[in-house]
Order: sequence, then structure tokens, then C-alpha cells
Amino acid sequence: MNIAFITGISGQDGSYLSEFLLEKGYAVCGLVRRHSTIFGTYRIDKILKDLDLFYGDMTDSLGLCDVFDKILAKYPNYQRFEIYNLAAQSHVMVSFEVPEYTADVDAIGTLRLLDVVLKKIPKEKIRFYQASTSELYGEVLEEPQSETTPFNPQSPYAIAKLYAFWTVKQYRKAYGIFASNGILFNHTSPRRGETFVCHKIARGVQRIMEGRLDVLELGNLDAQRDLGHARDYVEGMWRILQHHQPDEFVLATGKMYSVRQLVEFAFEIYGKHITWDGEGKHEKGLLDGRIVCQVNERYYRPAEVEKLQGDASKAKTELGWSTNVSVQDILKEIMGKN
Ligand code: NAP
Ligand code: F7E
Repeated sequence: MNIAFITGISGQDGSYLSEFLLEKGYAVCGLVRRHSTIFGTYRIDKILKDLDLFYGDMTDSLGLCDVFDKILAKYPNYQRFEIYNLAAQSHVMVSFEVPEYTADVDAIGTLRLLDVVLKKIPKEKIRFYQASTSELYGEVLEEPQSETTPFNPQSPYAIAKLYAFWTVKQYRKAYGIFASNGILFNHTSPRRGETFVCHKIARGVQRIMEGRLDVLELGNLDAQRDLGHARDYVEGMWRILQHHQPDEFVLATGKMYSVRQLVEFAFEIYGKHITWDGEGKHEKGLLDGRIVCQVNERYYRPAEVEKLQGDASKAKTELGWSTNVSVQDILKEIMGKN
């Protein structure tokens, strides 16, 4: 039997990955945090009875040690131990408000986990996946971005993830463990948090069309992103760990759309065409002469990543991974109109 341990199992990617790995016959274990009012497991409630969940936190080394002891006591005869490090304070804007916490969880948390893994699991049985991000490219130095593009991070989140990226590479080299970085471009789904832009637009337009919201307020309408479906990306994570050697892989669609285009696509799902008037913070989206979208500066970031477009050729050639879900289909699925 193979064990998969997922930090961030209650998040968007953790939930899809758990379903995928259960189908593959893994014993799926995961780290969850205590929440004061809810269980915090709503994304994995349907598969809860098939999972082994342990309370813990990426900021707590001793707790992580205990979790590994419990897993090893329950599954002493495993062949391979795959670790998917998905836990993170994953919101770029929030990382400007809580930079130290973001670094503690996303950067030092990865170091803590690797250290525990190295102490608890025999080297030859370890397969470690790190959730790296296209945010590492930041203010891009090359278009499109591939595994050889230099990094130029622009937020506390990206800088914390850069530390984690290099820590993974260093553990691979120094200790000879199988540890890989997946450099994933934006991916979303109906399970995404509502404060990320694609989900916010889908839900906002839906509410406007149902008469429950007057105006959708957004920040930088010019920002462009490469956006795929989370279900495909978690399969890519697994493929990265099945490769014959540890490495870095970009997962992306290769297409890029602006925030403004996402708003247009969302209205088009309802057969509506919106027009734009004004520029910068004064720009407005109009539907039949009525303002339905406007800029609110509170959503501007102290430093912005203007555009990201990935080149996933290496993953296609070496892992046989590809993705072809359209942004329009993702928006429809979030709206429940697919
Ligand atoms: P998400 O939905 O925000 O999930 C984050 C997970 O991390 C949640 O389960 C959360 O637990 C957990 N977590 C946060 N802080 C923690 C802590 N201190 N200790 C333990 N667990 C903690 O993010 P996602 O979209 O699934 O992304 C998964 C990973 O991929 C993240 O590392 C993210 O940075 C990275 N990534 C995401 C994208 C993307 O477009 N989605 C692209 C590139 C990389 P709670 O449920 O308790 O909050
Ligand atoms: O912003 C602009 C915003 O917050 C996308 C995370 O999963 O992907 C995600 O990070 C763009 C930015 O995602 C609003 O300024 C405009 O340029 O949806 P987002 P993100 O920052 O790209 C990467 C790959 C990760 O690794 C992260 O974990 O949209 N934007 N107006 C807005 N963004 C938000 N959130 N809200 C707005 O109102």
C-alpha cells in the first residue's frame, strides 16, 4: 500500500487530489486545522469516512512530528510515502496584510515539514510534492514562462513560496530525496474561495442577473492570467511524483485572459453584452446603459503582477500532462450552468 499525506487537504486542490488518490487506491491522510465554528471540511465532507485526518498546523513542528508518528503506527507496512504540501496562506492580497504569518506558513512551514519527513521516513520511500506557483515569475522577465524563466516575485506570498521552492531543491540535492516543485499557474473550480477573482466574477455576475446585486466591484481590470481547472492540475501533481526523477514542472494552459475579458465572458453566458466606458479607476462596465461593474481602488495591490502565461511543454512531453477546459466552461460550472 502507498500512503499519501496531504497538507491543505481541506482546500480547493486538496479536495480534488484526495478524490483522485482514493480512486488510485492510496491510503489518504491529511492535516486539518481546528476552526471555532465549523469543521472546515465542507469540500471533503462526501469522502470524510475514507480519509485519515489529523489536527495540526504548518506553524507547529512538534505537532507535525506527532501526526507522522500516528500515520506510521497505523500504516507500518507501506511501500511509498507521498507527501503533497498544499497548505498555504494562499491569497496574494492578504499576504500584504499578514506578511510574517504568510512567511511562517508558506516558507518556514515547508522547511518544518521537510525536516520532519526526513527524520521520520526512510529516504528511498519519500516522494515530496511542493505547491509552487506562477507568482514566482511576478513582473515577468520572459513570455511565456517556463521552467527556465528567471523568477521576479512581487508579493510576500511569492517571496515565501520562493523560499519554499529553493528549500525543496536544496533538500533534493543535499539529502538525495525525491522532492519536486510543481509551478502551477492559476486554476480554479466551483470549490475555489470566493475572494479569488474568477469566482468573484462568476458569483457577482450571477447575482446581478438574478437581481441580488447591483454592481460588481473589482480592482485591476487589465491584469491577465492563465487559468485552468483544478481537477486537471491535481492529476498533474500526481504525475510529477510518478516521474522517474524529481524535477520542476510548469502546469498551465498557455492561454491568457484579462480580468475585463472574464467579466465579458460571464455576462455572455447569460447572452448579455457589456460595454466599457472610462479609464483606470474610472472605468465602468455598462449593461443596457446601467452600471454593472466598476473599479474600487481597495482591490488594487501594493505591487501587481500584470500578466502570467505558462508554457507547459515540458509537462506535456515528459509527463503526458495536458489540459483543455475553457475559461467559459469553468465560469459556467461555477455558476452551476454547465
Ligand atoms: P486553498 O483553497 O486556499 O487551500 C489552502 C489550504 O491550506 C487549506 O486547506 C487551508 O486550511 C490550509 N492551511 C492554510 N494555512 C494553514 C496552516 N497554518 N496550517 C495548516 N494548513 C493550513 O488553496 P488551493 O487553491 O487549494 O492551493 C493549494 C496550494 O497550491 C497552495 O499552497 C497555493 O498557494 C498553491 N497554488 C495555488 C494555485 C491556484 O491557482 N489555486 C496556483 C499555484 C499554487 P483551512 O481550510 O483550514 O483554511
Ligand atoms: O487575482 C486581479 C488581481 O486573487 C488575479 C492564488 O491562487 O493564483 C492566485 O493568485 C488577478 C490579480 O489570484 C480583483 O489584482 C482584479 O492581478 O484571483 P486572484 P492571484 O493573485 O493570481 C496564484 C497562481 C497563486 O499561487 C495564488 O495562491 O486579478 N483582480 N480585481 C482581483 N483579484 C481579486 N482577488 N479580487 C478582485 O476584486
